[in-house]
Amino acid sequence: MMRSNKFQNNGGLRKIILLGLDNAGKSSIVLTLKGDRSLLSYYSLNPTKDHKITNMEIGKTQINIWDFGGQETYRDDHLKKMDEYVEGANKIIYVIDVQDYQRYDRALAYFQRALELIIDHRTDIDFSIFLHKYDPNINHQIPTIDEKVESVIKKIKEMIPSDIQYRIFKTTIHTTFEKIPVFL
Ligand SMILES: Nc1nc2c(ncn2[C@@H]2O[C@H](COP(=O)(O)OP(=O)(O)OP(=O)(O)O)[C@@H](O)[C@H]2O)c(=O)[nH]1
Ligand SMILES: [Mg+2]
Repeated sequence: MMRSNKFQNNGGLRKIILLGLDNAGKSSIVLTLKGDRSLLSYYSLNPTKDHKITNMEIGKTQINIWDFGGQETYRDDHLKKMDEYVEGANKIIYVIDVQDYQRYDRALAYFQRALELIIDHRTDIDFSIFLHKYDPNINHQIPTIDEKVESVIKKIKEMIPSDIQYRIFKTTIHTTFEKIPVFL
């Protein structure tokens, strides 16, 4: 996708912030973005400590992905420093595990807190919300998944002020890689 004005403004460098609860799939998404197809890399992922920065190139664009560990012990610290972290950032990707529907409310509450802090500092940043682990066979696994996901989408839409740019995607590590041009 050619959001070329944004690329040029930032010298072809994009800073992307990944947030969400623990186990949402953020670090797995980073692996797919890197084009890592090795199963071992996915199996050997551990919960991210604090945050991890990964640099990669997609086409001619340099991308710095800041992947924030979602375990409870880190969440408040991340929020406290959010004003520093969003400095220079182009995009926030908030990842929700759709299969973890018992924690939807917690995931949305963390999103709301992060959103408020971020837009206090920056209103020119845009958001992608990944409704993640929406796997190809999800409807068989969880027959009511689409109703559940629709209710989350409704709440997200109510939460985000109308002047903030955002898009919502259903993602899975099986197809994220192919969708790179859409969400970056
Ligand atoms: N079914 C399914 N599982 C996934 C998908 N993406 C990631 N996972 C699994 O979800 C688990 C957690 O993945 P991580 O990428 O480590 O999660 P994280 O959000 O980085 O977790 P923290 O670092 O603790 O914040 C792993 O077992 C992954 O294999 C997906 O699209 N579908
Ligand atoms: Mg992680």
